Amino acid sequence: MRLSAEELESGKLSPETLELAIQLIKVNGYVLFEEVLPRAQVDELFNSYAAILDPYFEEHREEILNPKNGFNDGTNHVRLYLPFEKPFCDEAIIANPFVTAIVDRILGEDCLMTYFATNTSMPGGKKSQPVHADTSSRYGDKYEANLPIANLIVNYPLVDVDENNGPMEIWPGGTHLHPDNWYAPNAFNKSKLAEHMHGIKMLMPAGSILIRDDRVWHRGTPNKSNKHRPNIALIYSENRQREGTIQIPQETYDQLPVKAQRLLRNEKIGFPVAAPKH
Ligand SMILES: O=C(O)CCC(=O)C(=O)O
Repeated sequence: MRLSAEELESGKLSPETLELAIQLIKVNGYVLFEEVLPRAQVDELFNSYAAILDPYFEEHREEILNPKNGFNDGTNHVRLYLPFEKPFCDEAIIANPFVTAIVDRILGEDCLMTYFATNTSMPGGKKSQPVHADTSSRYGDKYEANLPIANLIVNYPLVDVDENNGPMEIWPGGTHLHPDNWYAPNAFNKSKLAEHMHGIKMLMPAGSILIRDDRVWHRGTPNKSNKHRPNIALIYSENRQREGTIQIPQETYDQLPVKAQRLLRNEKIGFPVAAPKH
């Protein structure tokens, strides 16, 4: 959906849009707000990211594309954790008001940001990833009913995503509503089922915001263009005991807006910025 000029101007969703977005995530597994971030900001993010990714990929190519890693074999996909620094840790990314309005309502106002990374479909991929959900079941094979949403993944595409440059493909409308044990490793093969189900390619302009239940089945597809297709990927989680992983220097944390500080309060505050890693 497209936000109104008034919503974009004020940085606030209307009550109707907020309610619609929440219900869409609940029934369909995702909501897409098209073209929200200004193009100049997205271009700056893309250029800063490419400056990190390109040398990293060259240095670690063998490991990242190791054919023993079935997930990346032939797909040319790379997941890279981002250093917690500008321009990536801008408020518009980590505590975007359109996003926080939704995550607060679904996960609770005490929710946390727990993941700060990117997924990139690199040129030259030959095949799609296996169809998967992003996190595993909470109770292994034991629990046979669906559980409330615990994690929301937020993607910001840094280029226009079209049929040609490796769009994420998702299976909406119910794959997030299965019993918990369907997300465990022993569950029936999702790729086999998905072949007979309706998937859609997430075609979206750069600077869009895609918010999805982490259980929605999806996969990366090969990028047939000659330019990276990166998505920033953040995870917001319900407030549960867990060890933080995002390293944030104290000075950076102190300068964050209050909402961002609250979201990141469980992370590794007072640690140096971590180097990018896959
Ligand atoms: O193409 C994408 O951004 C999705 C990639 C993905 O799902 C993954 O690497 O786990």
